[in-house]
Amino acid sequence: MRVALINPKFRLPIDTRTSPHLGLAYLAAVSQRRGDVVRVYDADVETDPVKDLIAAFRPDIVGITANTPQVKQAWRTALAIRDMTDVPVVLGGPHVSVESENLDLESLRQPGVHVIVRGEGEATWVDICDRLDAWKRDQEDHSTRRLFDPQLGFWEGLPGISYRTSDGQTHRNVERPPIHDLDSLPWPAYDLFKMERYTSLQPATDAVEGARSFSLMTSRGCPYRCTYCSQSVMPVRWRARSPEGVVEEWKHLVRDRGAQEIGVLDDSANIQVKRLEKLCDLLIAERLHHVPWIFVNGIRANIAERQFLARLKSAGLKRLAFGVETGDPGMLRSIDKRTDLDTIRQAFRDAKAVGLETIGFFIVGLPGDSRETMQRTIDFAIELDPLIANFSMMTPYPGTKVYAQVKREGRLLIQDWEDYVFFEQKARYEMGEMTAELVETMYRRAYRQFYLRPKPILRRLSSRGFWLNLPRNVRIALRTFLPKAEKTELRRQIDADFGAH
Ligand code: B12
Ligand code: SF4
Repeated sequence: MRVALINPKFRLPIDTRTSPHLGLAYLAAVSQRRGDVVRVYDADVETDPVKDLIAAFRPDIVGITANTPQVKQAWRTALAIRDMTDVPVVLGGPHVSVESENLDLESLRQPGVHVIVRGEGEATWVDICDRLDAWKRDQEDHSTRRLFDPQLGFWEGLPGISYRTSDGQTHRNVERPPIHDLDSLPWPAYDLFKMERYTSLQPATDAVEGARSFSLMTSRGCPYRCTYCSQSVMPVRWRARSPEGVVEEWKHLVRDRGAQEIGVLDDSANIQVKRLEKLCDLLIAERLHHVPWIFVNGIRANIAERQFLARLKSAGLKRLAFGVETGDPGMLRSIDKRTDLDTIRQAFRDAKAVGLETIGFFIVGLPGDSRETMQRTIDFAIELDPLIANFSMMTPYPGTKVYAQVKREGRLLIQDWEDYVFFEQKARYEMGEMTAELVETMYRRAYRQFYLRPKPILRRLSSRGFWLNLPRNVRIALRTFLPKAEKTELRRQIDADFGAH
């Protein structure tokens, strides 16, 4: 079969990295293993419109991915495809996986969207493609109308999907259990991506723009349930690949693909310390530790002993992040972070002591935050003094506990999924005494107070990476400290690509 996989365009209001979409890379890999001819269209780096790909490639099935701010663009893409050709369009990704808010059904109401895949996608995608392939071989009439004819019952009993039959009815099939053996998955199909067009990992090495970067995941899921986190797409049960399996992929990325830096994307990589220690030993044994790697997302501060961190460092880890979120002990409890300020302090101390660069993630405007608690967060960030402090504005993603709380007790200030980004300098909701004005003031203050201190300024000026990337860094500084009307540009581009729908 001919399979097209699409990552729709979405420009963030910040200068962030672009990297191949790992979810699509996995789906592409399982399709390749099935023997399909696969094309990936990643709007982050493509210059031609998606319509050109569809017209030239004539796929038998199209898969589109979407997180919350991307979902409307996914709908526009589905509509544009429907206007061109008769092909089943499947939507997957974090946004449509949120059953509690019926977001699968919302997307099924959009013209051109036929099927939703909820949660982890590989097994469901293969199941869909197997059925479609077999059906196409036996049939004369390949129209989507026929495929979604309720009499046909084509989609019945296929776990993990929601779909709309041609009589307009929507159906939600049972959940698909998470993939038990992650080692059974093929490696992400990077050969289908235009790798030379992606950026580095916000820089893990000094060769910022030029570095060949690859991402990998050593585990999936997270056993924690922090109240603000969109964990809906990944199962509660944390599952890990074997260190041996991970190191084989690592070797392939470095030796065959020339990786110069590697970003580990796990949500909670350090749930099992022994597994990572074994991975470190293997990286050293295979002489892969000269290629720097970073933990892109926060690892758990409560499972980060100094010796363990030293082992990671000796295996090539350059930088790691901790999700700190708040500097107020009461707020930390209220978001169910399951750690405390002293543990976080110690983790930063230990990481720095073994020579690791640190990133701290902080949130401004959590439910219950006040001027005082937000100031405590800023003060804590200054005390911890990571190389990078990343403050984000609390954005209540659908499906999270915070979302339910805001709907119950507060007032959402955004109606449009495209506004669900958290670096726009705009408060996303108000609750009690926490007004938008207060949160926006504290957000700006956080960046000012943290970065406009002599230490971070000197640190930046003395780093080679800063001078190598001067224009980019100036852009980031301007965007951080000045308000920006980036949205207009996004909408202009969308209208140009699709026409205003
Ligand atoms: C890496 C990453 C990024 C990178 C993206 C790089 C890239 N090109 O992918 C960057 C830093 C740019 C980024 C930005 C943002 N991100 Co982000 N990101 C992640 C992260 C950590 C890993 C993504 C990943 O690779 N996952 C692993 C793969 C295997 O999973 P997956 O992509 O979800 O795909 C699987 C399933 O979803 C499903 N699936 C997905 N698509 C499709 C399509 C079809 C057809 C099918 C059948 C199945 C399917 O099958 C896949 C395989 O199992 C996730 C957390 C996470 N654990 O997923 C957050 C996450 C996706 N990001 C999130 C958010 C909020 C954002 C931002 C909006 C943040 C912001 N700045 O405001 C932006 C939006 C950017 C944009 N362009 O849209 C949220 C999304 C929540 C939501 N409701 O949408 C997540 C879940 C984090 C969280 N826990 O809250 N992000
Ligand atoms: S914030 Fe981190 S630890 Fe908390 S639920 Fe999300 S991924 Fe897990």
